[in-house]
Amino acid sequence: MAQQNKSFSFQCQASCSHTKARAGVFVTPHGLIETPKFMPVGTVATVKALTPKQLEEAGSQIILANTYHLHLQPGEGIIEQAGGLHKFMSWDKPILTDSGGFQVFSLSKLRKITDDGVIFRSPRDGRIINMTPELSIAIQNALGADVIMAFDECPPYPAERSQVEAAVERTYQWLKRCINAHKRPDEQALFGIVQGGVYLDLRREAAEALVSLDLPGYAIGGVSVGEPPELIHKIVDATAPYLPPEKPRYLMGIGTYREMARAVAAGIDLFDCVIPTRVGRHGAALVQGERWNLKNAQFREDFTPLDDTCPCYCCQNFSRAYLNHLVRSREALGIMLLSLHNVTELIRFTQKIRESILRDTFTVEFAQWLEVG
Ligand code: PRF
Ligand code: ZN
Repeated sequence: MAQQNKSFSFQCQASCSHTKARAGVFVTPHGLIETPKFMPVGTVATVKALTPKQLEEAGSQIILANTYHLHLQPGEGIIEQAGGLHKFMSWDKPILTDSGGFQVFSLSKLRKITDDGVIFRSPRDGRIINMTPELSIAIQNALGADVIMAFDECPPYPAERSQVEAAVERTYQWLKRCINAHKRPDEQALFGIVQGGVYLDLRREAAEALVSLDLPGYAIGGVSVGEPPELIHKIVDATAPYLPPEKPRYLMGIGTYREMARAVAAGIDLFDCVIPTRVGRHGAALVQGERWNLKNAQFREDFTPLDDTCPCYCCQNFSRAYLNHLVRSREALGIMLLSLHNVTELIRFTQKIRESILRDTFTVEFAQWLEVG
């Protein structure tokens, strides 16, 4: 019989009659997550410009943090002394930490990948760091997030098949080391990550190998690394069927309307993306499927709210004209209000998808996002 773990469960509540979309509940030690759900990114233990209270009001049930960044600053020792990441940042709902695999590849110079791990120079102080599956898991065990991610190799796009093949094999070998290194399986669910680039047979092979290890959840990685959106859909459609239906499925680094809707239709439950906070800091708002630059002159005398259907504090209290003024004046409040609205908007989008799945009206209500284009 498979190992029982009372702290975690995933229940499917409803599935769509026309697609593989499902609505579920993922239970973790710090609370439950109703899926499908967008997860805001708090790379350095803060979702930029938002307080935990605001995140809660935005409907966040889980946030992300990053092993790579927190290892460099302040170091997992400090966070452990504080009583773990939840206490350190005063967020008592679920947290997921990414393993640092992807960030080492995308953010650090002078990296050297071997079967042992990745050697790189810290962009902060220049010291040499040898990030291995064991170190990544030790850091994530110290941080104490509810969901921790396997240390993986995310190949670039485009990449030769032989390079992707090697990354798939290495990611599998590293996963076995992650499982062995994991000291807190009752408190922290370790998710495996499917790599395989654009090679669909490699995706299947990677998924089947990971599934044989019977993990509490699975992620699809290595997408949104510069490939056209149509390829993302192809990869997700081809990979999701090999992931067990009774476990949560997470599509890493995706948070655009169309890509989320289509991935839900393929059976994905969880998403994360820096887009809502990043564009907020650049003066842009996500409004009902569009991206608006609030600096634009068209908003100067527009005294209506950003989105009159949105319950967020920004939309309930301020006008587009005021936001235009704040952005033009480079005021901190502009960044805070836009980040709050944008995070609320993407969580609300996934909540609306969830409600439509429960009513079995997903394909009708989200037809605009599900058609190819
Ligand atoms: N691996 C990890 N984190 C990630 C990714 C990945 O492939 C992606 C893919 N774009 C985002 N974040 N560990
Ligand atoms: Zn709003």
